[in-house]
Amino acid sequence: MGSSGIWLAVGFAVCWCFCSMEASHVVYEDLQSISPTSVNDELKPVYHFRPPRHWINDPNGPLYYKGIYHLFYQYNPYGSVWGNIVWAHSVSADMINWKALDPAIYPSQPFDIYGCWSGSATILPGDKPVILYTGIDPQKRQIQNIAFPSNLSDPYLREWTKPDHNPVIDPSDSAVNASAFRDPTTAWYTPHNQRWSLVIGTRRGSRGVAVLYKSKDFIKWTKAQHPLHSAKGTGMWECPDVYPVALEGNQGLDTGVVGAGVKHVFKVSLDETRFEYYTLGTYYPKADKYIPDANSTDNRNGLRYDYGNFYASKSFYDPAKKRRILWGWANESDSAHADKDKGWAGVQAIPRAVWLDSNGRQLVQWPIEELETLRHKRRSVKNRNIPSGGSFEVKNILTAQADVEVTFDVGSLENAEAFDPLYATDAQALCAKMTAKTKGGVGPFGLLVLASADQEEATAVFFRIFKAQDNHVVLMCHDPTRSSTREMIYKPTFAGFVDVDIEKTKKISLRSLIDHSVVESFGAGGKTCITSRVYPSVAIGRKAHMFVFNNGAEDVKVSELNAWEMKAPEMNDDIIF
Ligand SMILES: *[C@@H]1O[C@H](CO)[C@@H](O)[C@H](O)[C@H]1NC(C)=O
Ligand SMILES: *[C@@H]1O[C@H](CO)[C@@H](O)[C@H](O)[C@H]1NC(C)=O
Ligand SMILES: *[C@@H]1O[C@H](CO)[C@@H](O)[C@H](O)[C@H]1NC(C)=O
Ligand SMILES: *[C@H]1O[C@@H](CO)[C@H](O)[C@@H](O)[C@@H]1NC(C)=O
Repeated sequence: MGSSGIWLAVGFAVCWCFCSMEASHVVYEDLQSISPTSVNDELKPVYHFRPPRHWINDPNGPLYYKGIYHLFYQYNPYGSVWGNIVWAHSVSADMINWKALDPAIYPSQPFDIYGCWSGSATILPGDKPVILYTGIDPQKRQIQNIAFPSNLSDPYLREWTKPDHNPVIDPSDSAVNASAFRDPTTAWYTPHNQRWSLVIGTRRGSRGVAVLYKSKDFIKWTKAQHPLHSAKGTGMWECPDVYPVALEGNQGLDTGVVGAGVKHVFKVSLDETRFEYYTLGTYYPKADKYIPDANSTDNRNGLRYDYGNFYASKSFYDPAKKRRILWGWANESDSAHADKDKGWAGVQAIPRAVWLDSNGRQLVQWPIEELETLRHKRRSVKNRNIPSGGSFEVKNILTAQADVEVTFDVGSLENAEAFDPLYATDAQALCAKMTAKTKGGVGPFGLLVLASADQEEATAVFFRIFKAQDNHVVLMCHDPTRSSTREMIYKPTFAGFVDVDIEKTKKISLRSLIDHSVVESFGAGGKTCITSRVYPSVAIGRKAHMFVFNNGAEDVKVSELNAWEMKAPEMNDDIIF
């Protein structure tokens, strides 16, 4: 009997009551242990990370060990809504093709019998991985546990051991709210006091808090006197992440790096908005403090990795290619009942390399280069003018499963619409007001993806350029309001501003990764990113079309467009649960 037999034997209670809230998840007790009788693959993403069926949420403990990338993730082995959560485990040589292993961590001990929630991996000296995760104990308290690989000679790290001295961090020792105390970060080492540090997300009233713990031996952890960082009015901080970025160049840095030439990123997932925000700032190891730059907004008006469906992200340092990689969860936009019927829910966004923009004001993200190995049939367009109101189709590839890169040249900015400063902190509302169909001055121009032949059904990905007091403002938008005629679907416009000097560049690029029900877009080389989940009613598979459009008064030119049909990678198809 494999270890799968052991974890399958762990009991779970099915109770036929309706729904309640557990942490931040809606709990459909009547649905969480109903296995799909069949799986509807029609709109199932093909090259985004996912198991063949059932529910997934947060990416957990990504790490690189002996030539292999590991990804763990929150997974319900019994159904396609949240519940029965285990740490599922997959391995890969390139982060694109994945093999599923048995779950690494699952409820088995009093310290995690009611749940094995999110956490992180740390690589200890001597190349020894260790995982810290949040367990739910019989009192339903959130406590922090440790697990070690059982066999360090196994590059797949198939089995994990939870020592008896768990939990290693107990909320009652330190007067934190045991119902809001989760998601330990990767730990980092501070040589001056020979201590490991990590933070855990919590809240005090409406103040979001990253409580700091320290340890000499990785066994005994003590709470520091003050948190690493906190901010009023932000609510519960989930999945904090703290890491350095280099001031110059796009190489990543290992989590403990400090000193000259380095800035720090501090990210949280805000439970109240279900979006993520980050600041740039300085980490002071001796004072045990992170202080955001004065100009880096530390609340829900702040910078976001992604202005769409992207949550609970986690980064890790990839020593093989010296880069920092970001994983984030893109949840479904349909209902729990639809998820039960289709038999699957949730994907991870394409892993992204992340680095500091050369302007020092924000991060830049770009799909890892390995994704390009899936590029297959190509269509190219060069120097094609799109007159006001015009469009053209990108034909002869499967555009429902594609990677498209396009650069737009804008001519005169004379006709740019005036920017209303009321929207300065609300790109999303601006995009809701001025959609792809609203004619403009310079833009809207961009792509219609997962579109029907008559363009009646489509998800629009576009830019619109405004004239503000002293500069031009570039808005990037996802408009899925016409993406489907299905009911009970969440179809918000998502948008962000793009920090480019369009007067100088006179051009802007867009890359969109289209994967049946995922549209993941990168504006201006990854300065602004937006992910949406959409469910076409007509534009399914070979019936999906892609157009380039311009609804502005000014002509724009596609200086270059390359669109590739994507091959299907190996995607956990060997999963047996
Ligand atoms: C540890 O892993 C190695 C490599 O997979 C394997 O050869 C060995 O048998 C394993 N040891 C045990 C005790 O399972
Ligand atoms: C502790 O956290 C839970 C969950 O967020 C919340 O409902 C409760 O009010 C908090 N308790 C206190 C004393 O703040
Ligand atoms: C914000 O402050 C940091 C550090 O003082 C600086 O490097 C950065 O350029 C500033 N950004 C803006 C937009 O002024
Ligand atoms: C994803 O689903 C939509 C629609 O149900 C919700 O509105 C979002 O809150 C949810 N996002 C997360 C991160 O849970």
